[in-house]
Amino acid sequence: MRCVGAILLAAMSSIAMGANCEWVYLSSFQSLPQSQKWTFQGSTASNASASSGVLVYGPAGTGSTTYWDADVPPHAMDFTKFDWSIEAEVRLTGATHGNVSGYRRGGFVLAISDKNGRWIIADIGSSRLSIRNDNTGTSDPQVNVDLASGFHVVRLTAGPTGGRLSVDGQQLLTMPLGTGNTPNRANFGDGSVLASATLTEVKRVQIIPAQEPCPGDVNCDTFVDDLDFVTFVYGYNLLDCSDPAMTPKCPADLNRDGIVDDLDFQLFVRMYDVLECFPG
Ligand SMILES: [Ca+2]
Ligand SMILES: [Ca+2]
Repeated sequence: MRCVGAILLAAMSSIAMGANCEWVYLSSFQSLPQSQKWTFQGSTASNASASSGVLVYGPAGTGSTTYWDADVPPHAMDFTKFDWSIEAEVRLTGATHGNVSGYRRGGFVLAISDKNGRWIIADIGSSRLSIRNDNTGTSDPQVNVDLASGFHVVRLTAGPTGGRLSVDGQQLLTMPLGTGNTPNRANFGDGSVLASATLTEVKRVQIIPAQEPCPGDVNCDTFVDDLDFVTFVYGYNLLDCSDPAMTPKCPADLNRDGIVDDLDFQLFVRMYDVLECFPG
């Protein structure tokens, strides 16, 4: 063990720590997702630009793809443990949705897959959405929603109770998770060569874990080190997770019992000794 006690004294500050383990793309920064911890994985950029403060791309045709994948650390997402969501604030013009060549596809996709390839995908068009847990999806749940006339928040969640889709906070579709997909994926955009969209506008996309994927790793750099310890001590001093001054989601409460006490400290020290969250 390293000299935790000395750091404990040094870290007794009252500085509120921010930053939970979320991957956020904000187009208001006027940069493309690949400048904000996402990787472009499409076949064409489709004139993507965020210079106006909104990410716009299109037309995105059939036969090509335009999408981005969040750089979530390998092994971080495990849908058997707790929920993970991918949420996008979008407006879709001319985004197709329907069954094509035996596959249901939409011009905008949200997809999420954990470290063991458990997954769910939302296929989204300008006027209809569906979710699926296999490649074809032709008879999977779907619902009509107008996503063309304004910006809406579409959220796809995967976790121990399965997959679910909501729009503007209202849950619309549910489905069990699929298995056997490529592990560790969390992406958005035109991910299908069977669908298209005239114009896609994105204000924000966010990967939201229900809790910190690596206990103690508050800044989500996959290491539990002194930077995280500062946040832990801040929470330890406040004690009560319901304290308004507590860091959002109370990340120092590692055993999730609502208070930050010595039990959490023991867990933190254990993680601090291991240091690396997702080895191998
Ligand atoms: Ca860390
Ligand atoms: Ca606790």
